[in-house]
Amino acid sequence: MAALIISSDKKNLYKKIAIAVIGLLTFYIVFQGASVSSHGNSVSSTQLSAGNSAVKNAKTGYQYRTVSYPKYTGPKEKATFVTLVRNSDLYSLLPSIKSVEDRFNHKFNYDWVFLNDEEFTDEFKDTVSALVSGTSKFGLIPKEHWSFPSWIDQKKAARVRDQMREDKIIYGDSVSYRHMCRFESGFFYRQSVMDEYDWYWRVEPDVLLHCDIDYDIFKFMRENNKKYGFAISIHEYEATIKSLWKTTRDFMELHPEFVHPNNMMDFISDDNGLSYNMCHFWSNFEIGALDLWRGDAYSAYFDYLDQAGGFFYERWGDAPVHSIAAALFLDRSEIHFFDDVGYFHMPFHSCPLDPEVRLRGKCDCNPASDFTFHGFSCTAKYFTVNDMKKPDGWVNQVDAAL
Ligand SMILES: Nc1nc2c(ncn2[C@@H]2O[C@H](COP(=O)(O)OP(=O)(O)OP(=O)(O)O)[C@@H](O)[C@H]2O)c(=O)[nH]1
Ligand SMILES: [Mg+2]
Repeated sequence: MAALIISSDKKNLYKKIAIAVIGLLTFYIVFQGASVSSHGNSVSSTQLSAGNSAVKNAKTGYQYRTVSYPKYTGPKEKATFVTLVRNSDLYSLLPSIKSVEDRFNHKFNYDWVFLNDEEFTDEFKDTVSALVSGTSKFGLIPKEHWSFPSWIDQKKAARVRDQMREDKIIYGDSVSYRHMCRFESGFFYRQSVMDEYDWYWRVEPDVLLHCDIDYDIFKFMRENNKKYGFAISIHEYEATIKSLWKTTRDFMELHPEFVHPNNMMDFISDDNGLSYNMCHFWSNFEIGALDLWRGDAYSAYFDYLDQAGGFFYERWGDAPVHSIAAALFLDRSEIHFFDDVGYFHMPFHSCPLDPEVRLRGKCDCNPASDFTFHGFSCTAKYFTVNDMKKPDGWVNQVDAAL
């Protein structure tokens, strides 16, 4: 009987120990071990308390602890979004930022650089900063990057604008549009606020991403040796770049050493370089390596174009200028078509035709609206010259209504 009583006591003791151990383990798992996995890098929940602070009610003296949210702390590239924008564009820019954040950046928290030829207002700075998950930075463009260079004949430039107005060429009479094109061609990557970065993604007002991007796109660029990425390509209006190809050919003659032996001339010319076929990557979306623009080849090319004056005597766009340079100075394998991001800039959509890609990316676009293989696009040519397989159904898009 006595033996039985001792055994019952022991049982109770073991029970209590077991309950205590289970309790401790549960506490540990819930409050210490839990982690939020974010692309292979775990963010410990203990970080949640890192920025906590208390608010105190002035009347009652009670304190209430506020919360802070964990940021992705894994390895990142030296990369930033970059947007040239006016204060007056604020409310057409916000949906662009929100879309890029929701589809991509809230997972990675890359910085965002905003550039303007005028000071940004507090309203602008406060509002965009609230939407960007990384750090927002603001750069004021120096006058010499947003004005007529000394060698430009102002009267001649004004006459061109008058003529282009008469000819109804889009933005043909605009001075600011020309400063914008020259700036995006030769100066955005030289702003001091861009110095710390190696990679950029250009974003404009009124654009949208249609698909989720669950991988670090900048890391993708670096690991695959890509230097320039595009979503949409298109033909340029010839009237805006009448002498751009002649000037480019003169440059190539002066500097044959800059033309890459494995270039993509066959994307921009149908006659082996004799003439330009107007194909260019639509530069309102660009993901690229800044060293492409900072390097010797492009620096010399931009200076040559700038001296020729075509940004003002014609209306050279940054899209053909960037595209010609990428096609000539890069190894063709360094240029990448993003077929999975789904992108919209008025009036064209890039929408993956492959249903698997669309579903994986939770894309919200209609593939029937995809511009990629439309006759006015150049992306079918990009596939052809690089021997890439076009997705099923691409032929149906060639004559699709825009
Ligand atoms: N700070 C500043 N930004 C500008 C100015 N003009 C254009 N931008 C910006 O430069 C980029 C390109 O300008 P857009 O007007 O979109 O040019 P676009 O894409 O060729 O033309 P759209 O088809 O009308 O969009 C956008 O991010 C604009 O916000 C300007 O005068 N000042
Ligand atoms: Mg635009």
